[in-house]
Amino acid sequence: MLTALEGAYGDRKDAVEIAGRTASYEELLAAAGAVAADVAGRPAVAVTATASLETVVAVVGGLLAGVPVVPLPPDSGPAEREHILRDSGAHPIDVDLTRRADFGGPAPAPEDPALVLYTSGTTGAPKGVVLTGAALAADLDALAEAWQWSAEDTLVHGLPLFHVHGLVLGVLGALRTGSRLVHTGRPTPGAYAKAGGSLYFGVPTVWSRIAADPQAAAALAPARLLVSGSAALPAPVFRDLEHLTGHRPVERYGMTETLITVSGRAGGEVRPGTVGTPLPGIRTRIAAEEGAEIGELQLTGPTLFAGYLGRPEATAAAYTEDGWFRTGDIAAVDEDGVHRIVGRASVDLIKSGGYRIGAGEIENALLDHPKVTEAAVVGVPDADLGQRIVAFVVAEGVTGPELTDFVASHLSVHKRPREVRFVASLPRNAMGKPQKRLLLGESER
Ligand code: MLC
Ligand code: AMP
Repeated sequence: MLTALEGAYGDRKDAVEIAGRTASYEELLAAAGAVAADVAGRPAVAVTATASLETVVAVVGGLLAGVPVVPLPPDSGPAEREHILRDSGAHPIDVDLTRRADFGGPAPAPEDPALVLYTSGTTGAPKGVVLTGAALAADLDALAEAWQWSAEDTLVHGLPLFHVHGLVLGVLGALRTGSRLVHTGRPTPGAYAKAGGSLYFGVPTVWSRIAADPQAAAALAPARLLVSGSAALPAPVFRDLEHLTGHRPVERYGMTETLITVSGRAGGEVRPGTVGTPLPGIRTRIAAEEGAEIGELQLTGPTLFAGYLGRPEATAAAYTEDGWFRTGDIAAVDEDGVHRIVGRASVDLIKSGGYRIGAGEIENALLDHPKVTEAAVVGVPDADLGQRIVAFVVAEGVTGPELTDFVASHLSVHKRPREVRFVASLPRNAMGKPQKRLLLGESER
């Protein structure tokens, strides 16, 4: 995974730049070597994944030593942080960039766990997704081919370093291809415009903010490729970007459990609303009812996860009987094999700003508040965030902003409801289950 650090791509002083600080590959490798020497033999390590060189060094150190790395969202509150630490058994490490060591330990086996990324399901607390070095390498090589991504590129993004998009593609991808990395700290239009990259990554919220800032968008014209993912890129944003930058952005589709599996190609035809074709080694199928063309997207291939940490039943439930991974996304495949993601099977999995958020986790957090007696959380269409989290609650003696702060401080800031609506009771079906489609103003199916 760390081809660049093995010296394959020479030694630029500014090979990696994060929020204004730079390091060469040599410096990164030496500092990571010191981390590896410290952590070798541990069952797992946790890294508070701020957007910083320290995070890169900690992750690389874990990978060198063959110790699974668990990134912690830096904005997570005590409930979420304690859950991740307890569930993974990992202890947080501190990094000192000035330490140097040559790590001489054995190279980890490709099938060993390399990363454990926590991600939300429809109910309950987040689960740890175990990713092997082999899966990460297979995905990055497939993407390098699809996007003609090489050491000639300068990759620019400002995404969080605790998810697949920012960490696997955005950091390990740069270290595997040898492309220079500029991480802008935050993914603001102004910072993207200033970075002068050839390859840009963003979630749709980032692209829509860039499209709303014509001057920043125009500064991306000299780039080679703009890539969007983690949620659906709205067609009007695609068109605005094309108009302002001259580029038709490439969309790609993925999940924490599968890594990126379907993508448009550099130099290929891209159509708004589509996510391209399966990457080399990936097979997809649509589980549609008799006569229907859309249905659940299922897939197999070398990029799939090794399971949910410590949850064999949940892992088994994620697969069909004949061994295909069930994405939970509803998709269709055009005649030329191009995939379209048309929605999600469950209303209880929300995508907001590209973050995957389980309604059940937010409901449980709200119910922990002493004034809340009932709660139902939904994702409402939002022009900026794709979906915004709206909480319907039955409560007295507490305000909406207080409940928002309560969730932000217990879980993660990005999981906070953007809106709290107080209701006298929740609409429920005969089984007592909240009827969320009614809350969304849709009819119950
Ligand atoms: C507001 N804030 C609060 C608050 N209200 N803080 C605490 N309590 C409250 N009640 C403050 C925060 O501190 C923060 O301040 C500021 O609000 C912004 O919060 P935010 O939620 O981060 O901002 P927002 O503008 O909504 O962010 C948009 C965004 C973000 C696009 C930058 O959503 C984002 O980074 N998304 C990327 C998600 C991602 O990478 N997903 C990939 C998943 S992997 P301050 O000062 O800190 O700004 C995947 C696979 C694949 O999906 O296919 O890629
Ligand atoms: P996560 O586990 O955070 O990576 O979220 C995975 C989910 O993001 C998928 O199941 C999809 O619902 C969604 N997703 C990722 N990329 C796209 C895309 N290009 N278009 C639509 N949805 C996407």
